Amino acid sequence: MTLLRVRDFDVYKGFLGPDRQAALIDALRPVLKAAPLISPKVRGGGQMSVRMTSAGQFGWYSDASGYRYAEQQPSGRKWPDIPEAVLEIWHALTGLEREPECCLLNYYGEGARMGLHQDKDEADFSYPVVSISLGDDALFRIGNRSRGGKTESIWLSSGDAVVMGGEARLTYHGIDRIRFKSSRLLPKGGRINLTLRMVT
Ligand SMILES: O=C(O)CCC(=O)C(=O)O
Repeated sequence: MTLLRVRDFDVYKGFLGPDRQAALIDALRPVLKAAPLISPKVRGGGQMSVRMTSAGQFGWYSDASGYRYAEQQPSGRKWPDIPEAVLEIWHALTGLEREPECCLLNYYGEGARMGLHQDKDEADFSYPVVSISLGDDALFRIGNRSRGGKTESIWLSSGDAVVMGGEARLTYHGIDRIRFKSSRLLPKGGRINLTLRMVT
């Protein structure tokens, strides 16, 4: 494992070896069954290219009226629990006792991307956001604490983890593109990103 610091983002390259990556995919299967992926709509009627679901007390949800954390799935059911193997990563990387309240699961198929944004719908920015990459390589772009200015990019690979805390917590970031089928972890290709968040 190598720890890189890119604009206050702690990037743990190779944090999870192949066995732990495969175990995480197994642990996520029941989550995807209980809370199937959706293609979120955005305010104004567009649609995100990323497909999403969540686990935990809160899920991140977006539709034509905007985005928010929701305690229920669109079906009215609760979100499934965050798998133990995912919680272990949060505890190991943050040293925190408190458990994250949301695990957002983003699935990037061929051509999917995520524009530069800040994560700022949470109540307390002193808690970091922890991100885990599984599957295809993705080009992660890091900007600044306000829109615009120079950006820096880094490729994230399967098994990498990123801790966005401190100055990085409100820094703009996004995914420009993935290298579809660069990994064999997911049988149909693509990339899963998990972000662990404290919401309240
Ligand atoms: O997919 C990633 O690595 C980043 C995801 C992200 O920025 C988010 O869910 O807010």
